[in-house]
Amino acid sequence: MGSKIMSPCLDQRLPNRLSPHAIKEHLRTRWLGQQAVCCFDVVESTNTAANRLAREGAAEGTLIVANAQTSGRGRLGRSWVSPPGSGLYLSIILRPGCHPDWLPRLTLTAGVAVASAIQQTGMRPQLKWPNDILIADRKVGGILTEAVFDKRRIDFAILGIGINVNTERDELPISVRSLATSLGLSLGKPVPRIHFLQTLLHQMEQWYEFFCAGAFETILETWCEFDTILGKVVEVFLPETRLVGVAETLESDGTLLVRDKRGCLHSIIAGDVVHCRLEA
Ligand code: BT5
Repeated sequence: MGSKIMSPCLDQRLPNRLSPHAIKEHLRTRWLGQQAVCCFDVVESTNTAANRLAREGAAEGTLIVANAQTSGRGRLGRSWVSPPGSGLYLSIILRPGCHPDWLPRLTLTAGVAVASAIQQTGMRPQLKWPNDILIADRKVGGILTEAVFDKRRIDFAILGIGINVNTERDELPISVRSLATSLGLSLGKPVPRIHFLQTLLHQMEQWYEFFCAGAFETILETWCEFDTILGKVVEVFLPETRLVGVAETLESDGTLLVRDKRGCLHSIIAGDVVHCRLEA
């Protein structure tokens, strides 16, 4: 794991420059990324840029990609380290028109899409509820779903996805390094960034169509095949408290059920599973 494996920008055989033309060429989607594609060399956060575009009326399927982010965002005010050239930092504008309660399900749907894309590169991805993508227990990507909605329906959702594609260990701060990996580091050779993006968009389109068709059960079944915490003792950080228990199952709406040591079952809608310990 430790050694330097590549400098993707220096490898001329790998097309690495993000441009609408390069992304659309050979893209197998029907609508996602086929119309508006916005590529930034450097942007504060693709989610912020996407939010602005969505408020201006950008259509469903609009794709925003950046070569680097200066203030990449994670959940709850955390940051996403986004070094130039090696990672994928993208946001997709969606207009599912569904009830806001379905938003967490959209994050799980994106997780399945990302994991399926990674699987196609020959690796074994893991999903950690609700938004982490791991390989061999190290974080390789994350999802940040944001939305504008009223009481009844989502006006638009921004699906933000960050993936360490060919990121090297020394591109990440020490605090993140020990818990992180990249596709290239895990595979032992560079992964073409644009090709992987195209695979990811293709998967995302398919799984999002399942989502819109109400086939969340199928999505959940696939999620569970990639899941890495069910049956394990987990520590869940909630806004006001902390819970230790066994991650038992995911409910049909995607909430996590955790049984504490007194036998009480807790339904977790949004929380941080920061620690998996011991087999139950
Ligand atoms: C996430 O948050 O994992 C969601 C990350 C979403 C990033 C994308 S990039 C495109 C779009 N535009 C944005 O501004 N954001 C989205 P969370 O679960 O809160 O995890 C954040 C934590 O992951 C940090 O506190 C670090 O510990 C760790 N981390 C940060 N950068 C990382 C990286 N490059 N690789 C692995 N771990 C990282």
